[in-house]
Amino acid sequence: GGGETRVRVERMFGLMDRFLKSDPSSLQKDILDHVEYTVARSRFSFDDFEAYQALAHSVRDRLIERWHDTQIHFKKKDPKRIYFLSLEFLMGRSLSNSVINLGIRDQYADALKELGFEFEVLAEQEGDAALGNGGLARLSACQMDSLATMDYPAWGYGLRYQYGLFRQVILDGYQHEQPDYWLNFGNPWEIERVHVTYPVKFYGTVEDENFNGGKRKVWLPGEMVEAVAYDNPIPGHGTRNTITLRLWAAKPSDQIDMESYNTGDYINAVVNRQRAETISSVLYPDDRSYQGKELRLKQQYFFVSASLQDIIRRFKDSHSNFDDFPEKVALQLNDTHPSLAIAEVMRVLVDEEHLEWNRAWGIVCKIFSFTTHTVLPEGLEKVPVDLLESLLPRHLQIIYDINFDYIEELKKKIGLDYDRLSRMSIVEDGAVKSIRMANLAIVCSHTVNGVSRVHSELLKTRVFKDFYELWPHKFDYKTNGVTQRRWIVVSNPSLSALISKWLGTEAWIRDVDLLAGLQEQAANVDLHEEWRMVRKVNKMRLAEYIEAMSGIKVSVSAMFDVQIKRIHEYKRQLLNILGIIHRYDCIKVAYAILILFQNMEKSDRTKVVPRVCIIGGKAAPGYEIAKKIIKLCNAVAEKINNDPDVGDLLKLVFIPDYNVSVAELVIPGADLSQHISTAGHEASGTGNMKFLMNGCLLLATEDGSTVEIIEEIGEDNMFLFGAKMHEVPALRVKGPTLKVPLQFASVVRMVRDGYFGFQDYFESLCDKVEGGNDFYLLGYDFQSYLEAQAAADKAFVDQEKWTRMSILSTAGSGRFSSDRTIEEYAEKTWGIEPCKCPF
Ligand code: GL4
Repeated sequence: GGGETRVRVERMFGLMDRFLKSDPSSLQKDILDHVEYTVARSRFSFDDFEAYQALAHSVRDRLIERWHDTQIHFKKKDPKRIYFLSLEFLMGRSLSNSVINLGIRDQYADALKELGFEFEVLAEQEGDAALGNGGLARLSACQMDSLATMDYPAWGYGLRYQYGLFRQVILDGYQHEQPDYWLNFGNPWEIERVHVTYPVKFYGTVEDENFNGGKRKVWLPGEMVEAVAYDNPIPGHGTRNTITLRLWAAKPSDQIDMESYNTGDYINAVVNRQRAETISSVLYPDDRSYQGKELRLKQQYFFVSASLQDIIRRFKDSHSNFDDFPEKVALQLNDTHPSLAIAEVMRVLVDEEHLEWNRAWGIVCKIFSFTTHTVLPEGLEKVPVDLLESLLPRHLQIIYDINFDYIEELKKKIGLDYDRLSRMSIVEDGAVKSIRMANLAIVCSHTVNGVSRVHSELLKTRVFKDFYELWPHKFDYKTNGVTQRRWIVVSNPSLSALISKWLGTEAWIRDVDLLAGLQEQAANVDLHEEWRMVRKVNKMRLAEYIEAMSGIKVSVSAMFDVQIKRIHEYKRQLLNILGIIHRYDCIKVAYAILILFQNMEKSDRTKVVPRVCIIGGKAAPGYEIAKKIIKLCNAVAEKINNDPDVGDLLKLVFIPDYNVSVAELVIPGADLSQHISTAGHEASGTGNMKFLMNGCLLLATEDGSTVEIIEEIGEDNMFLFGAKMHEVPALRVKGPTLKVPLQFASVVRMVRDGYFGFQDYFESLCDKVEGGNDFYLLGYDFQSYLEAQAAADKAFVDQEKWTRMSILSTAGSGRFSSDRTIEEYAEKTWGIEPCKCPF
């Protein structure tokens, strides 16, 4: 009936008529209809959460329209597509972002007002989609927004975890983890595709088939689960294009294993089947470390296999020759997590599509690009061969075969340098024989990208030096970026309006380089006044949140000094806390002097610039030292915040359960933010870019993308300190003999002596930074850290200077939009072009 249906539908609706209207009364009607028919509440009585649900469904309807049109358009044009494979996407909330990208936020706000609801209040009802750990996962989300906005024919593929990143609860200052069962209240932003399912196979045995020079094999799997697609439409801004983030959920397979049913144990047979769902049940909360767990490997293969079946099916819809595959398909490996895709493409082409091995290999070498996000060796995944052999026996063979051919070629090029050959091998012959996923990805990808310039230098000179020397042309970098749609327009609407007013256009929302236009106005006193006003209102919003959450009252005239990110030794939250202890000590000394000399030194105390120090972030559940850092922060906060000698001069707040929506609230309210990793450890960092866009000044080390920020805004416009990247290795060698400033020894002493309690518990933390163990150079950097802090205090007192620096920060942030990153990837790595949906 397809043809008939079409004729009828076309008769019923004029072409434009079929679209939902977005004037306030149409929106009201749609919302109320959803209250009644979707949420199933009475139109006359529904609460904020139900109103949010109805609102979300009415937005979803509008997303679906555009999304359909986009998919139809892509299908018709058949451009080369980019498939972005990532095990993590940190989307956060969707409502505000969607209506802003659709250009109908104000219409919704008006419509709701008449119904007696406030848009902002309903938006707060939404929970975060936290299907990722940190920077890497949020980067994927920002890049999806840019891909949609810039009309690229793109698909994101990932896993639909039932439990996202754990919720952090602080009890007595300690972190506790609680499961994030985020789908409990339904998820209006996804569309379940019950018909888009693929079988995914595991375990079993491999049998020979004597074709194809013996390379073609038959895999007889031992277990089969079903992957079901859940589509999340991602709307672009100022375009009709709406692309797909397709997340897979595991379900029991349709193919029933009659055997177990016939044995008569029906109940247990059903229970066993249900276990399939565990594959997509929970996100691994340790970023930057890999433990060789079977479930994790299952997750990786599950999402890779389903995604590739989907991609290959789409290709075969309109193509019959696999030699055209590289002209139509680009596969992006977001870190090593999806690198089994390489072996999987080989397996499908050789075993299932019956291509000859070398022809398949030629195709594989043209389609993959790989981006690595770390410099830490523990971040490089190694999969034990035993594990791979049992779970994916055919893939292990393929990897061995790839490695054999590659090593033979390598010998021809570099000779029999066995040390180098073994370093470069995909297979590691260690105590535990394992597969080096990064080596696999590098060997098989046409491009290896780093995430900032200095990261790329480190890859070339250290981490992947051998490979760089062999294939210099493969190595490149695309400095990370963040989307100004979410990180200014959604999270800081008043700054957004102010920018548009002063630039005389909203075009910067799609063309972020226009922000540079603010430079000319950086000294304008009228702008200064409005700028300060916007910032103050944001600080008030943050102060209210702090009070509601922790009971701590903070003064908005104090400097809000923020460090929010995953807790990690290399990120040096401990340096921040020790600096706060030092500040506390100085205030106490000044107070003692004041009392002693009765007012003589009063000026000293008034010279102290009041601060509110805010720290937030989660520690991986098994990362003991990171958890101790959280406890120390809370213990120090307890002491300082309750010390009457200190008052408003210093407050320390630990913000629990840091996530995307907390970041959206905190960043616009920050005066100063800290990005203080030991130089050479942060591959890029993206938080720094979000703060920069919002006019927050940075106190930072010259690490990761900060190096490029310095080039954009100048070192005078921020507070830099610390050992330089090239100095770090030598400083480490000198380690035990390095001179450490007295102040450092004395603040560590305070912690050791139990000044903040929990003496025994903090001992191992103190040991980490003293006695020659100070790997991250906290002691060495302490002096210059305090100097940078003093410089920040001095600048803050001069509000005119501070405001100019703040404006120049926003003005100089254009380079750090993910729009720029994505354009570079599209042109230089993926070879794709925009494909814009009409009307
Ligand atoms: C990370 C890096 O640590 C971080 O510097 C970078 O900004 C981010 C995105 O490229 O990727 N790598 C891992 S693992 N987690 C990250 O956040």
